[in-house]
Amino acid sequence: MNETSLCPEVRETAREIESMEIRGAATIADAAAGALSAQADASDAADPEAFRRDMRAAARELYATRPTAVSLPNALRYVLAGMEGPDIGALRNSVRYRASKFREDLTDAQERLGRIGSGRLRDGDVVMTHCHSTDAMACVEAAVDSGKELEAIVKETRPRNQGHITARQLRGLDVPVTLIADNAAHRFLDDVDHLLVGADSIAADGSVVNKIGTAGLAVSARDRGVPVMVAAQAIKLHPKTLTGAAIEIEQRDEAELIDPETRGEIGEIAVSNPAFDVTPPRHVDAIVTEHGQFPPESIVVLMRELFGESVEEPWTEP
Ligand code: RI2
Repeated sequence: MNETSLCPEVRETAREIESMEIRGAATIADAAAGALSAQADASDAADPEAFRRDMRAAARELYATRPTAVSLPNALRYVLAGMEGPDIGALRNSVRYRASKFREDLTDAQERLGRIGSGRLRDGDVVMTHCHSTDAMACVEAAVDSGKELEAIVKETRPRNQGHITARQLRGLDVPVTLIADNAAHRFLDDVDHLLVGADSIAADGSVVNKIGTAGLAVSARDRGVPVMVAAQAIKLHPKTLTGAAIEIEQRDEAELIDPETRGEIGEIAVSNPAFDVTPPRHVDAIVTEHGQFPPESIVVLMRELFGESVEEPWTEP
């Protein structure tokens, strides 16, 4: 009686998020909202409670894919919090509406963030990037659109090489790109005006959780006097950290670092592949959001305004 049925889109989206065919915090959130909408469309639930149960099960399936980017639970929470109505038709429409509103807001927020962030970039500046962040790219795009000429030093970002995506998009904007190995970053920092990165989660104390390598890079940037700019929409703010929860750091498969054959040749070793690290607020100059830019220590004010003190998890069974 309590069985749930998940539609193929939910299972496929969950698989693609887990394998990183769908990646990047904002893109994951967008895809998760789309999958919930697909579940609402496909549901053959017999009564409203069965429909709600299916929606909660779909959200749990998506939630379980990647633990660090808080944009994912924030998207699920937004859509499910608006699920209401006396019958299946009304429930279905409310989910469709909330999912499409979430996705529109995401696009608007990124455009607003881009315009705000572009104000920090001057004509002729050189930015260094790490990984691939659509929020960071929005700042560059807005600056280029307003007539500024920028250059970029792009870190390849092992083990998944998301720097290649960044390089391709920057070339699409006609920005000159120099691709460098991750370990070369310190050598190039004297030629750089900004370190520009995204975020997967931001804690209430202003700590920035982003792609592994960001924390060390921020220390190096500080050492060379290069300001560290984090581009992150408000869906990257982690509401549970307001009450002291820690952000889980995703450990990914060791095969991303080393193939089994080479590993066997080396002999007995441990392999560790954390996907993210934590940059403390003292190494961050500004967090740029769609609501304005904040010194990291002040981000808690925006978090309180947006989330209050309570964080519901509407995908758990009552
Ligand atoms: P946007 C990515 O993680 C990177 O860490 C990037 O900075 C962050 O998501 C934010 O991306 P991954 O999915 O939301 O590549 O700005 O592990 O696109």
